[in-house]
Amino acid sequence: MMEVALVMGSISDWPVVKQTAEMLESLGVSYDKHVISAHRMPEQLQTFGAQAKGEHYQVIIAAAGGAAHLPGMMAANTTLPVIGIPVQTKALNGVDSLLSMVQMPSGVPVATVAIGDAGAKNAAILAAQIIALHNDTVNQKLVQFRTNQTQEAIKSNDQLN
Ligand code: RP5
Repeated sequence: MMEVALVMGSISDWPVVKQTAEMLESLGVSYDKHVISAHRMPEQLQTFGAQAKGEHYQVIIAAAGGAAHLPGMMAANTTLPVIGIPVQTKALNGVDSLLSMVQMPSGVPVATVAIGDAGAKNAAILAAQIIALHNDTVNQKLVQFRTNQTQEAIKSNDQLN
């Protein structure tokens, strides 16, 4: 049983989503990963969303670009929390992806993070924070991550000289 389902609309999203996978690993969160296209695999999307709770996932992270319907349609098929990563696009720099997932109608939320690399990492951290509510090992890793981050920021003052 995995804690997180990491889904992406295309294999072309993997270079961004890989950062999410690496952050989940560093925070001790178990996950599996799948390409599920909202537009090219609509039946698979519906089945995956409908079965996700029964598979004992706790959070779904969904990344997509352009007309990014994957997170929203995943959210429509489950009551698990869905975190959406807007993948940066060539034509519109990912603003299309962001608006496609952040402007969900009332009743079906997608927790949408930033476009690109920061969002890819923050999606993993947000998922870990949800799982840490009842997983002390993940909680301790999160606390350590924050402590290291603060110390690195303080230490960066040395580079000003
Ligand atoms: C979306 O369309 C995917 O999430 C991807 O970001 C974008 C382009 O997909 P490909 O044409 O590269 O497969 O569905």
